[in-house]
Amino acid sequence: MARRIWKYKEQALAAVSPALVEACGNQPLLAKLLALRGITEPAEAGAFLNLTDYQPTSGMEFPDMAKAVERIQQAIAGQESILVYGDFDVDGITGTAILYECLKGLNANVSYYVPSRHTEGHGLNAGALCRLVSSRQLKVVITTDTGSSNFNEVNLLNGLKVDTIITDHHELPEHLPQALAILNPKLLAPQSPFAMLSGAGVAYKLCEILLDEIGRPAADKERLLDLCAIGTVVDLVPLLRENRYLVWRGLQVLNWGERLGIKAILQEANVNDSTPLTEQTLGFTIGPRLNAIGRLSDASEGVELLITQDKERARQLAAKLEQMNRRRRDLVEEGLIQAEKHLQYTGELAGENAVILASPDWNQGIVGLVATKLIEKYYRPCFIGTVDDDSQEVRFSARSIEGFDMHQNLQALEDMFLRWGGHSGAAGFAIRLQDLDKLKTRLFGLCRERITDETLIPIIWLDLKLTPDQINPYLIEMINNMAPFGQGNPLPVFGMEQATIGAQKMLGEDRRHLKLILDLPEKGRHLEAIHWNWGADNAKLNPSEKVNLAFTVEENTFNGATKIQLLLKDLDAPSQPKAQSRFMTKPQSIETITSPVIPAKAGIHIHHEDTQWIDHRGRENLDGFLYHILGPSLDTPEQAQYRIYCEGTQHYFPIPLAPQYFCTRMANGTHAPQGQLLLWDLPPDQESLQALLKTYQPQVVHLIGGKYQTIPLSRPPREFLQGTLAVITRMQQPQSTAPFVVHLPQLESLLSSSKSVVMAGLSLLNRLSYLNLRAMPETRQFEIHLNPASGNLQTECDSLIEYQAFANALEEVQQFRTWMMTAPLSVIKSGLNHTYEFQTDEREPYVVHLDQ
Ligand SMILES: [Mn+2]
Repeated sequence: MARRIWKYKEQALAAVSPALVEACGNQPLLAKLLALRGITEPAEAGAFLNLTDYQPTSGMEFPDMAKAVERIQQAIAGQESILVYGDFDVDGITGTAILYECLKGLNANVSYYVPSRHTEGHGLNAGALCRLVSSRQLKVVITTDTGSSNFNEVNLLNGLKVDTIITDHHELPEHLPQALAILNPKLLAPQSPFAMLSGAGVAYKLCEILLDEIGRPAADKERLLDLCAIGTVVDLVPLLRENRYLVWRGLQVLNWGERLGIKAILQEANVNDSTPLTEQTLGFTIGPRLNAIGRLSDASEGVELLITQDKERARQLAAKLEQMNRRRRDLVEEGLIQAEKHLQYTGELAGENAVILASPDWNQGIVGLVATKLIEKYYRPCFIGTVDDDSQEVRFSARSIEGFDMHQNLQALEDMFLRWGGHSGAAGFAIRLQDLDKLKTRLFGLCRERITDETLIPIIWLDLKLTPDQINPYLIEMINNMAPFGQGNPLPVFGMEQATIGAQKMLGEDRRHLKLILDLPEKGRHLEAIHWNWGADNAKLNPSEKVNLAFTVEENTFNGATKIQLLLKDLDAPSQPKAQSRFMTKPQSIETITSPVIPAKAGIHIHHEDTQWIDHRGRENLDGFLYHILGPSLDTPEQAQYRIYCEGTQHYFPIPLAPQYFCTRMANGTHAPQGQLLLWDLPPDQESLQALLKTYQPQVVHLIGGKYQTIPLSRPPREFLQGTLAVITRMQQPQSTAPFVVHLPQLESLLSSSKSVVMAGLSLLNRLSYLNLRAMPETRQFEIHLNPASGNLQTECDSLIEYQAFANALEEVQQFRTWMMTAPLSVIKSGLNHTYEFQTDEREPYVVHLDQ
């Protein structure tokens, strides 16, 4: 584990006042911890430490509250149709559930709508609103966690004689939408207890006033607090002031355990129902599951789950959430593997202070999570994009590190963005696909310029330095009193210097976790410390070595006995390497990638000496280069001399060109001998490369491989298999279940992969009964009969021999392309001088093993 910088927040702290220490029960340590969280006034400290006495602030603080409540009451009385329109993240889902449940309880004529992340995006959607206004005869729209910037959409609603009440907590634009009422904490003074409310928090405050006005009992308000707590914790607003109180109360309500949907989620997630639910349960169990449904499916099902009164429906929806969450995890994992492989093979990290990757294979809903994971490993700003074919756009999710304000820095590139938004830690933006190279160049340049080497070393922030005797039950009590923890009020991290190691032991099946027994100066006293995922890479500590520790403290009850345990975040010891090599990835050297074996066969000899090869690999600003060489001849006879090798879809080629300029391995007779061949795609194997050169006999070969700037060089076998199945399914006549004939070279070309991959893939799909094959070797065709259940590959197949063959074939293609991407031109050219035999049909016959 590479060293990280430790910084004590304590150092920046002025001396705490005696009054603050007194307000903290004469515990100077507690006073310091509070001061480090910005709580310096004795009264504030009192409110923080005694949540039972906390006086919640009235929702009437919002200037438009009275207007909003009056309009809603009028709508309830007149049975006017009200729509709650929420965002699709957890804050929006819970905000929608709060408003809907509250209004339903007041017998309002209310419905809700949550837009699709994929087709509609954040904010009010004009198309959806038009539909809803007419189908549901809307008179009032109440937004939650969204709407502050929807100037045009609110005007549209005004034109349709629908009143809009915006409840939101996002930044306000210069001009506010012409809504009937806007409840947004950004309209309040920054010191207001409401200033940091989440979207769900604003929705809750509105309901509170509404229920009070109508004279409902307090229990009606309390019932909504569990939802408010979920939205607040998951949206990562600071857990201070009103927010912390709302979460504290919400956790009590949650622990009453009355909400069917939450019970069902916890049951599906196998959460033991005897342990109390904490902010951790919200952040790590409930949050990700509710989030997953909005990322991968329809967020309104998340709302339904939270409000349903039907036990069976709750179980069904919770099961779906669980499945989505698992799928989300898989997709992130796969995305991460692809991203890392891509980085590894292009050596892109070398010298760059950012990671910028885009792929058409990634799901828009998970790229932000992939970026977050990549930061854990590479610790530099990460920009992960999805390429959208239809709109020819790349949509990026960006995540940043400390010291690089994402929102502020991205302003410099604003001219390239079609849409964008964000804050210091994260942002999102969309660009035109054709601008991808330009964006990369400018963004890399910006990061080189503005990120120093020092910024690239991760920091561990520690609250205080402790001596061993300060680690006692009082400390635990003090910490418990500071909960719930979260953004703005983190679990305190402490440091201890020169602790002596008494014993050490690796725990866990794979010996990943390190357990230490620390000898304390007081004779016979010991402390236990655990470092989860310490890993086998680290050196063993020396016996009796003195170490510095960064840790949090917890109580651990085992077999009825309660002990204090340190949870280590980092460990600094003389025996441990100080290198930061993890953050300085060098480009992979060419020698480590071996050339694929070229089968030596007697046959036709191809002379390549006369062909000129030009290397464009790793060239910056590819768009510009392509325009430079193709541009002058566009639609002129000269262009006829260029052929662009591009298998699969041609959408990823930066310049729109007529189809005749593209070529695949399926020679179609339109080639121009003695012309110039652009290897935009890379052939999957040596055989295909040679066949291609033989067909086109180019005078000049431009080696580019630019396709792999947007498409990962390799894909996980299961995903590729899923893609294969999808491509085959699309080859079937719509509405037909009849067997159909597939020409194998066509399939190879569509999949941009080798014969072996296609053959092995077909064998595997056949074995798994997703399809039945009938070989027609003479014509190199197959008759395929698709199993009607096919489409989504669910079967476990990793242990099958067919799977291994498929994975190996795929690996070979990846190795070959990596070689083409990295080997010196001379090596690639000399590989071509090996003789290679072509059958009469230029290719070897197809053989497929169909043992059932
Ligand atoms: Mn929010």
